[in-house]
Amino acid sequence: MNIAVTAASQVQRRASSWALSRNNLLQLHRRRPAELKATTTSLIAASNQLQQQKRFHHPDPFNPKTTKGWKAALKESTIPTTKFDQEIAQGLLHGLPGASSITDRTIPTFSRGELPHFAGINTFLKAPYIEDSRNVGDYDVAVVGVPFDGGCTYRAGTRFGPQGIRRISALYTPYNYEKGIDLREQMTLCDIGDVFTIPANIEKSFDQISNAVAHIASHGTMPIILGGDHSIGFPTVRGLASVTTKNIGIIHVDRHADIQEKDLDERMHTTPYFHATNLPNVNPKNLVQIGIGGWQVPRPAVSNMIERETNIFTMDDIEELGIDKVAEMALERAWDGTDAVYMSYDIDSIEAAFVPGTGWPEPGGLLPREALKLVGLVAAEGLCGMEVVEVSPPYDHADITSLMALRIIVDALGSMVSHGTLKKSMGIFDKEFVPI
Ligand SMILES: [Mn+2]
Repeated sequence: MNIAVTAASQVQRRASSWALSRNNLLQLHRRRPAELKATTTSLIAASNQLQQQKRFHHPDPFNPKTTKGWKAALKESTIPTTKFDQEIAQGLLHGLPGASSITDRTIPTFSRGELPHFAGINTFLKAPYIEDSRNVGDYDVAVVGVPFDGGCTYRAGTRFGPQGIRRISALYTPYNYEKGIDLREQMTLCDIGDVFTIPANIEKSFDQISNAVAHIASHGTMPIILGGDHSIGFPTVRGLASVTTKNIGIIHVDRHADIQEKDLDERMHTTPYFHATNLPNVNPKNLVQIGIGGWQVPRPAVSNMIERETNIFTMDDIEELGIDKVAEMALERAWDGTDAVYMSYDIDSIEAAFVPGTGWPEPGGLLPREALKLVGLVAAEGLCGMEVVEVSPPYDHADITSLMALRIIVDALGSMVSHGTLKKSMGIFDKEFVPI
């Protein structure tokens, strides 16, 4: 009996305790939406507070004193429009006023000057073409094409490089937003056309190239050379070195060392820095080679690099040191005991995916933003000339390689303009030009 009573009371207790916990659960369940609401409300409040704190701590994008975006916007109004206005006036004079139905009275009948970008004769950046090369001294900078691919050992086509770069340059305005500069207003640029190269003869072409470059530099005008394969890297420097008693350093950006004495028994595009650093005023200790590496550096180049003690940075060096540091170290070596620095930019130094139109594409190179940063830093100290080589439009897609080459050039010019170093090195050309 007792046992039965105890068992019954146990069942009752269990049942009541079950009912109790069920009630609790139900109560809790009924309370949950309210509790949740409270929790959510407090979470939202905390998040708002955080957001406010974040906004408070971050620069206000609409405050002109904080972001570069706004500073750049405000800088635009400080650049004159004098040259542009002159271009419009001349366009109306030479191109005749536009049809009466056109409201914008700056538009002529015949396209003259920059606009429209798809029209006109394609000089580099629509800069004036100088028919008479003797007038090159009237300009700060002269663009010259070197349509030569006789030094190419694999994919040819760089003879069309100057055309490709000029064609896509029609896309650009002379104004750069972030830098707050306008090349048309702040420097003078001309296109002197192309060097008459001899397709089947490297040495004759070299002589023509050296003469052309020496002619331009001897007028105190900075040559910007549109290659062409990299074999032209020797005659361009030889031309510069021939019209100065001063020393020149070279910053050479490339995946390839290009310092063999010969390749296929000739001075091909794998050889320019062997011959350039043989010149009496171009010391190999002032040759800086950036981006070298991969599976395309011929072994005969290596012993020359070691023997001449050139300065070599691989992509891993760039990765580990960073672009700023590499640029700083490169400038230090290139300017050590020299009076000016020349930049030779091989477009294949950039990751192959971005530059399909080149002679020896190699994956793993610089990313475009890294390349542009490097070029800007190098050019900031001033250059006595520069070249962009190995653009091969027949292998290009949608002009992207030509576009990259164009960007390298205008970024270098832009950097020199914004740092006031455009004319810095042009005083070194103190020797009379004696043609080869
Ligand atoms: Mn190369």
